[in-house]
Amino acid sequence: MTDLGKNLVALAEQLAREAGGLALAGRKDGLTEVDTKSTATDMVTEFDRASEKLIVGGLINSRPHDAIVGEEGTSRDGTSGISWFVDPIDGTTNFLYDLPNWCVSIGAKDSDGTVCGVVYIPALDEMFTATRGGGARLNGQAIHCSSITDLSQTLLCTGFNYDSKNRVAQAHRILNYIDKVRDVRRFGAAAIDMCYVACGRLDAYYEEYLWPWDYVAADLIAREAGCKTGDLTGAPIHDRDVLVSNPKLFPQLVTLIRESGGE
Ligand code: LIP
Repeated sequence: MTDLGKNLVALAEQLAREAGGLALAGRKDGLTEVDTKSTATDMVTEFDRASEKLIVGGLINSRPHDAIVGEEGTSRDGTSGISWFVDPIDGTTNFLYDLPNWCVSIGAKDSDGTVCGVVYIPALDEMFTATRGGGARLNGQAIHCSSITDLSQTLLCTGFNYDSKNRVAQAHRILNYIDKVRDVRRFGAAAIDMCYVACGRLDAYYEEYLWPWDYVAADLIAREAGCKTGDLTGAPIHDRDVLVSNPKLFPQLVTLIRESGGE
């Protein structure tokens, strides 16, 4: 772990814990501001906004020359070469329904890729962290992905887009492969799903239509835990599609997803 990675992950961990604690405590008092974004089921609450405000304020205070992108509207240029990707609450629908499966995700990139990633699940007090070349940890303990190589033994996780037209195609794909895997899970927070693959609670995860703030931090955590990550064709992640699993399962999943279509 480089000194830069060590400093950045420590800052991200501190801010994720503070922001997650704010949202967890606030949720107990109920919600007063609930709005929609891209569709009538793409939600945002006062705590998504408050979490992003706390994290962005902390980043600017500690590292004023870094760039920052946040799900709830932050778009700040920088000159340091470090860019932060912030999902203040990933799993907002779960947060809205007072379900525990939501997290705070903070990742940092430089010109060589992702330097550090932090995913914090406040309801479970579980902190997933990674630095480039420094391994991945859950509450400080090293983690590693599963070693499953048989698709029929694979616990596969996915998610659905907010646009109902896309969801129908996504559901059809599952119909086409459901008999070929152990089972399917849908937990509702991409960053958590990817961290669950990293620590072996899932064998694989894929999803389309994500955003960098959903996956930058968890992608590094998964790779540092021995996973292979990419898009649904197997190419490196470059846009909105993500596939994560151990390296032996990965090509089988690329074929399964392609052959299961979505029509
Ligand atoms: C969510 C993702 C999840 C996906 C949801 C939503 P949000 O992000 O983490 O994997 O299935 O549709 O996009 O909106 O809660 O930050």
